Amino acid sequence: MGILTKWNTCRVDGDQIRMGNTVEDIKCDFVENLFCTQGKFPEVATINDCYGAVAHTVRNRLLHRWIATSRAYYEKASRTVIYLSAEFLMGPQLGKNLINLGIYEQAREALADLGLALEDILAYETEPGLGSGGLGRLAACYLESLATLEIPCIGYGVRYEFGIFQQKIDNGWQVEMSDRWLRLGYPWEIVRPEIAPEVKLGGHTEHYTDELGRQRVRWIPDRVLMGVACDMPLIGYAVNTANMLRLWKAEAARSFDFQAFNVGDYYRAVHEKVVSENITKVLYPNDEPAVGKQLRLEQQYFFVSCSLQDMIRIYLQRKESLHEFHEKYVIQLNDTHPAIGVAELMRLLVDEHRMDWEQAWDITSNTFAYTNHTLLPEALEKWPVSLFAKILPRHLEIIYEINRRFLDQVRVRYPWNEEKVQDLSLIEEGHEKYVRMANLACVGSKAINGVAALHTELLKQTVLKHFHDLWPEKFSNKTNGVSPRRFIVLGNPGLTRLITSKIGDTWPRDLGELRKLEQYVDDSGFRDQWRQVKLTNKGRFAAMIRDQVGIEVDPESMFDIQVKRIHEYKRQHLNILHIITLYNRVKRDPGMDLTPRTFIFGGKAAPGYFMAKLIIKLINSVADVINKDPDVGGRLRVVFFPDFNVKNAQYIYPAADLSEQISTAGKEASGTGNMKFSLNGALTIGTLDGANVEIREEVGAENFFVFGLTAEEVCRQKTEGYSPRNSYLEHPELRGVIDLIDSGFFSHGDQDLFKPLVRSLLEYDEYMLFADYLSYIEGQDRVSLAYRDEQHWQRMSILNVARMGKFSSDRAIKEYCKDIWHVQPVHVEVRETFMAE
Ligand code: NBG
Repeated sequence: MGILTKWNTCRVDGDQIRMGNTVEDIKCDFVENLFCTQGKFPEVATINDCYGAVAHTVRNRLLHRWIATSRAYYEKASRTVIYLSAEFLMGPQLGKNLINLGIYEQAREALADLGLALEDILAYETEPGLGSGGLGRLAACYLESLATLEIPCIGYGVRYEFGIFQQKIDNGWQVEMSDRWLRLGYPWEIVRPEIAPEVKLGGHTEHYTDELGRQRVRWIPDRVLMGVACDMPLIGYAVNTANMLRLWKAEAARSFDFQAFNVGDYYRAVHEKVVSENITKVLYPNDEPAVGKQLRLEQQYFFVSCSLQDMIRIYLQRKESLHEFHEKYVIQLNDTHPAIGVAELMRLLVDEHRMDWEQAWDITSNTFAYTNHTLLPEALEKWPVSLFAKILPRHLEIIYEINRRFLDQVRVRYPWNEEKVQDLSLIEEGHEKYVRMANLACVGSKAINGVAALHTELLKQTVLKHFHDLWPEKFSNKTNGVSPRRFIVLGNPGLTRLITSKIGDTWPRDLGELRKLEQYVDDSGFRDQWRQVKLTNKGRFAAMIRDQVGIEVDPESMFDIQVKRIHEYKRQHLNILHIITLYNRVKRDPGMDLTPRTFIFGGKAAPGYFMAKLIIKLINSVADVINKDPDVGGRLRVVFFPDFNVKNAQYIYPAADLSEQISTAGKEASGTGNMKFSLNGALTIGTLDGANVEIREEVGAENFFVFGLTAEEVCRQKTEGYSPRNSYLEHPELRGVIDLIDSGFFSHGDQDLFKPLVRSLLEYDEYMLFADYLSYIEGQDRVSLAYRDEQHWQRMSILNVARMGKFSSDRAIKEYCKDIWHVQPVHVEVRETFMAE
């Protein structure tokens, strides 16, 4: 019932302007917000004030639906998906919210009436960079689809005060700048200081016997802090459902500083506060080795503990006991970052809620499901047992107990097979012992999945082979997907209008509808319009390049783009080898017939990843030489576009002709950029890796430029002994390229600068660039030829878009709902007025 027993005696006037969707309603609400939330009058309002006023105008409309949604969930006690993720790369919120609410045009008109351009406001908005790349962005697309499909869901994560660093390029090198995204406030969040669970750290455990004579354990921490809930409403597309993303911010526990005060140590109390708040200060990029980073383990435990406590709190609002916890919730672990949740739920159930171990385990192992996102051995999380003992002493005991019981089962299943036991164990033995988070996730989960068909197969054959042998029924594949609302409707309005004019407007909700475009491939008028849209998008991006990088590029040239994290396995340097190959050809024969190309790179390197940073320097150094060479005459241009993020991605994908998806086969779990490009009409040059395999299957081999070794061939060559030096000696063009870099030609004569890169390629070539070089160059030559046949290129581009329906995140989410989550949609009605009658 609550304490507001007579709330329905009041009518809220002003509902109309806070909820209405007409131009007039939006205008009035904007002006009211300028006064009441920004405290400004129009004559002195800054762009930041105007952004704030628009954001609050939109937020009012979200909140209204958010309340209706939580009321519906409360009344129906709905089964709920919990998406636990250390990263959510949400992107700018304004445009997406306008699209999903269906008021984009009205808002544009309302602002225009007031003398403001919506485009300027959108360009002003910054984004919370609370993720490093694909994994965090996938989480954001999934939350958007969950809301669109009307599935009850809460996303839980960390409210980092500094998100992923901002990237500047200085003299060709990456420079990291701190991301102060909260500096001007953040209008999309609602802070709830009263939702503030306590989190313990460190200390020791005590075993005791309770009043009923049972053995119990008490954890005596040496630090206690508090998580404060910061919520963001997430509206679905063309529905009333608004789900919640709840991010936790660390603060000092109120009760804690008194201890210091009591002895008069005021400074220590303040110090404790600062130390506590450190926990959610900064995001660690997930491609930076984490072993030994105490703060990162604390971060993971902190947000997982807050989230599980919060779920229990919500659950106990309606129920007395926790015995059906797993019927109310299913928790998806987004990689192993939140895998400590398995031990934490056991601790909460057994120690705090006094449940028996067996029952607690039954609930826990029926609540969690685990998604693996990488096969790279260096990215598989493990923590030194010594660190665990120091920070999470009780969890270490619980993990040992889970392991003891689990390995007993293993020994029954595989008698006398200590090798199996060692592989499956949650603990890696050795000089230094480690807790293996992937093993903990597998043992604690009812379902395990990979993120593309090939990746899931490789998981079963390699890193999780022993778990697959043990529990084949737990495994399934869930190929990733992306939100068509953000990556087509919002990012590519020209294409959206053209598609809608032909096949109607249901496709953003039902992406399979795009198939209907196939009937227009032979319509030359349509192909012309298609080409025109692309040209406009390229012009838009060319202007951004001019403004931000100072390089003129020609929108008529082929835009050949590779944007993603910089990593050796993603092989940006293979792309560079192709560029230098073309350059050498031009230098040999300046009059040659060359398909003009603009090569564009974007992406951040982990701050501590030397080789990735050197690759950025190489790209910029090659750009400097080629862009200035009169023999090239502007036919080749190379651009490194700085600070790749969700916001500028929305301009980049729609402007691409060619998408570079060139990782070593078997290394990229799925990729999602590959999907975003193809959905915007770019053709792909790619290896048979990750979701490329399925994209090629869908769009047709004839509309995809494939090259390179297969995952199997990579593996075979490695075991048979691969010699990069032989490839170097065998291919004269490759030799020319490597020798040119080595000579100091791109580094003002400095022969040392790129030595580490050249040497690592010639001596190890871990990612087999040389093995794939020839095939890549041949593939690129096919691309150049194809681009000259304008009409045919447009046909291929149309067919790519028409056949990409599978890669909507809606499809992926439906599969999770059906196979893993077993959860139903809850339809939300919005009542006429804010308050119920
Ligand atoms: C990344 C993979 C990508 C994949 C995304 C989303 C990690 C650990 N993995 O290939 O490298 O597309 O996850 O699944 O960030």
